[in-house]
Amino acid sequence: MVKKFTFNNPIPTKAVVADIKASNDKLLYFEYKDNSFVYTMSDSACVYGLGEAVRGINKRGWIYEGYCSDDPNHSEDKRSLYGAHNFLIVDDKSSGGDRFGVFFDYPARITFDIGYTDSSKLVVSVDKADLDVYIIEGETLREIVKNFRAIIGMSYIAPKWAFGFMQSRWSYFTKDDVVRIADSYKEADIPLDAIFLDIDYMERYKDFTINDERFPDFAKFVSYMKARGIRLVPIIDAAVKVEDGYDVYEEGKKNNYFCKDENGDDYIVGVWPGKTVFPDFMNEEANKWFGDKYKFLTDMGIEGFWNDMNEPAIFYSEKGVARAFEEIEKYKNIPLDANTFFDCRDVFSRLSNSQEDYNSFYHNYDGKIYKHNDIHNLYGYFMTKSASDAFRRNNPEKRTLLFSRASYIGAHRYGGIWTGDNHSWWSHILLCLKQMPSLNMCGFMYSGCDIGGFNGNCTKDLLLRWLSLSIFTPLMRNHSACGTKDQECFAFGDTESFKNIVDLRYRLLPYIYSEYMKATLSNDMYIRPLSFDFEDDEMAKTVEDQLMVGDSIMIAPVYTQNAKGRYVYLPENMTAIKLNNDGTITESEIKKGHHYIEVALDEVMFFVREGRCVPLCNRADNVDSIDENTIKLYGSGDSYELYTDDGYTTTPTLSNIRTLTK
Ligand code: MIG
Repeated sequence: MVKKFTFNNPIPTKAVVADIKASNDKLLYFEYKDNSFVYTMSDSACVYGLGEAVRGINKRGWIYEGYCSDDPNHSEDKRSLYGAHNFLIVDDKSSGGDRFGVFFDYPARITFDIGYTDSSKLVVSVDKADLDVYIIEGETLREIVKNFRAIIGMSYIAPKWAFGFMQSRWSYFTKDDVVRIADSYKEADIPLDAIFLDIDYMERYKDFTINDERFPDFAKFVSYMKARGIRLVPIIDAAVKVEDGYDVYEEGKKNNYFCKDENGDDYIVGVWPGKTVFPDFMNEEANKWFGDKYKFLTDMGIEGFWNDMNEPAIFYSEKGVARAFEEIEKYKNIPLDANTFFDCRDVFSRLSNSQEDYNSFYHNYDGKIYKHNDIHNLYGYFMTKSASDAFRRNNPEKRTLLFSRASYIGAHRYGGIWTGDNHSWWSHILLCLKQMPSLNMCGFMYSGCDIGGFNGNCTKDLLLRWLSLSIFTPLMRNHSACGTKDQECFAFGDTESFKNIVDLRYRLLPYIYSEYMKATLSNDMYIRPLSFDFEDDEMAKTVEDQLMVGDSIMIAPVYTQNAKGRYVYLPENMTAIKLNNDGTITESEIKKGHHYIEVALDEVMFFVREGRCVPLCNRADNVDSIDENTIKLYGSGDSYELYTDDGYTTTPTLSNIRTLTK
């Protein structure tokens, strides 16, 4: 089912945990030549995968790169975002062609030209062919994913409270700001499980510090908020501030835990705290050391974190700035024309996330020295591993919430991801929808996007429609950039509509958690393209704006402004479940085929598969207070297999399933 083909001397990525011997056979499906792997696609073949990327669920027709990139513009012309997820599925089975999965395990930049240069060619290229290629077969698309997931190891499981609705912003500056957010949600009677702390909770952006003026008595504050049913989730950035007397810096420096330049000195870059250094997460000792630092916060009652800037993002390096000042000199004495002016202007803007920097620092990985760029895609992954290993070591009896911005396949065992700095654009509702199933294929189960959009200003209708999609994603967090218009659910006056939709998340929570757990524990997908459930349905293959969520639900969210509804394709007869704006639920049977459905801004409609059920319970103020005894089953089936557990056990098993009947 899985065959491994080794080319030259791969750098170990630890993405694959199964022990698979390299095959001596000729590589399957692809022709290999000059650092390129070429597969010839028939006209009908679909290509799935690549996890976090722009464009369609079917990736055909564009060129992508596996290269972790800090890019705040997720426009269609981009080739890479924060994650490098080098797994693809080619599907041409219904036309009698091939069907297989392929994983290119390669930690540096890799290019996937999927019918972009030549519409019939899938060309995967690397700079230097030191890599393992895994070919994964299976009867069905879902089975290919399962077989792949079986070799990369079980995905991270989040605590149950982290399936609640969470509110974030860059930044809630003070303790009072946080309390005001909690109060406003309470007043609007909208459930909430967590509030996020962005970089300003720290003292001058120093990891593992608290600004005592703005957050006095932090431990007490954490427990006060927890008593109110709300967890606080602080951010941790990758780079560590250079500052004498700052313990994290001093310890790391003394023990050579930071990345080095070519002379063996600490490589100094500029990120939020100003002068910073990068912990060498590739170095096992440094990895453990940094992970143990989270204890500073877990000891104060913190139960979740988000890791940021770990592509790693670099605003500038000291060396880059020095070079830029030298370069700018030469423009001083020449008459500027259009070309030279733009060159001159770009001298400084080119400093951020530059290839030059990524080529100028080094890691000590398993005792060997590697240039950063050769293992670039592992950095965020190993930062996630660092925290996760520490939580398992220091707090083995409970799950800790953890998700990261940068990732590589392998990181899925240690944490979830969020999809980074999207925009408050209608098209980004759809982008999120398309990213979710692709992420599941690559093992990232606990994931979601910034609801309402990170950059730019959100409007009431955008947020309502966005929530109507995101009530189905495991990670459900509203987050926004500094300087943008407020976009909390109470920020637009009328809170009733928001309450109705967020309440539905909590009514669906037993289902969402149950389906997420069942999928995760069996290496399956929680959220899928329609074609994964209806393989023989040619129409289903073309649907790029509907998804299957768990085994019973199909969703078809509205994602255009001023729309009263949308067209939906039903691959079989289904029960439409409508959440009305007074909180009541209406069921109606809809026949297979195309339909126009009307859904007002303050309503949600989803579909239940023929013969299946969805459990809905009463709304609750937060996850901990959900009462499963209030569950009622909806849909045309008569039973539902509910997975349930205490929400934090680190040894969950499928034996926690019980059958509910109507
Ligand atoms: O340079 O911490 O993607 O979620 O709010 C920006 C501030 C740094 C980027 C993250 C975003 C976060 C922001 N961070």
